Amino acid sequence: MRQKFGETRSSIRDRHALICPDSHERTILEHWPDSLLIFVITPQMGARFTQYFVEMNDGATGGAPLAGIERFLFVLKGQAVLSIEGHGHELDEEGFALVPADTAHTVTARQGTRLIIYERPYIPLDGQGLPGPVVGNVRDVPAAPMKGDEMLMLQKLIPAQAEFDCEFNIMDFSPGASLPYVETHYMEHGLLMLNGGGIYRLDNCWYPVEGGDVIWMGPYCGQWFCAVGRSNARYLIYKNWYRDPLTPGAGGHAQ
Ligand code: UGY
Ligand code: MN
Repeated sequence: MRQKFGETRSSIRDRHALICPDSHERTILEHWPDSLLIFVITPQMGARFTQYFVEMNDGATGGAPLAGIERFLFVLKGQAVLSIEGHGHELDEEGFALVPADTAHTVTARQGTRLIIYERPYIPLDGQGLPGPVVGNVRDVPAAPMKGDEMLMLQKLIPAQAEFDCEFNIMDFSPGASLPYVETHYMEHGLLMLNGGGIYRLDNCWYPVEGGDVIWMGPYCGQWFCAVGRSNARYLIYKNWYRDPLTPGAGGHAQ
């Protein structure tokens, strides 16, 4: 949509960013032929991971990420076939997979396929091997109240096991529900609003947010959210997990 006065809700700050669909810029990469990519979070803004949308032509196939990089992918629209070391998995809407670093795989679009992907350097833990792949669908993952609040339901998509260094969760807020306090933590977040909307506090800024918006929260970005409106607000959120902050690569801004 043409913006007559150059306005946008997108806002890129030192320790957080809100990226709204109106400011998306598409690009291409060699290992994603026949697809358009929209990188919304990258190390260039200070993050230690990437988050990007993939718009695939029917039949398009994407290849694995760079060496040492693990990948989480989530189907926003359409269907995809994920082939991991020769085993095929059919993913439909809200299907997801965590593919461990250095694991051969391809993603092939079936129909009108739109993905959101997160990638990050895997951080091994002494004494632990690489995790295996995780494949599932949000509809099959049990939900539990977050910190006892029935108005805020949490689905954990990745098992809480030491070999994993990240978590991906769905948080579902009933209208009026909020995070209980302003969180501050060394871990980062990459968030995609799936449905509904509300007000996100990031550091000392308060932003209206809605479906399709992406948020980067860097280490120690103060964060709070309240769902506003008559329907639930739901988001997908990445967080680095279970690694000491002094582990090289575990926290802080990318160099
Ligand atoms: O797990 C979290 O840190 C989560 N509650 N943060 C957030 O929703 N901004
Ligand atoms: Mn948090």
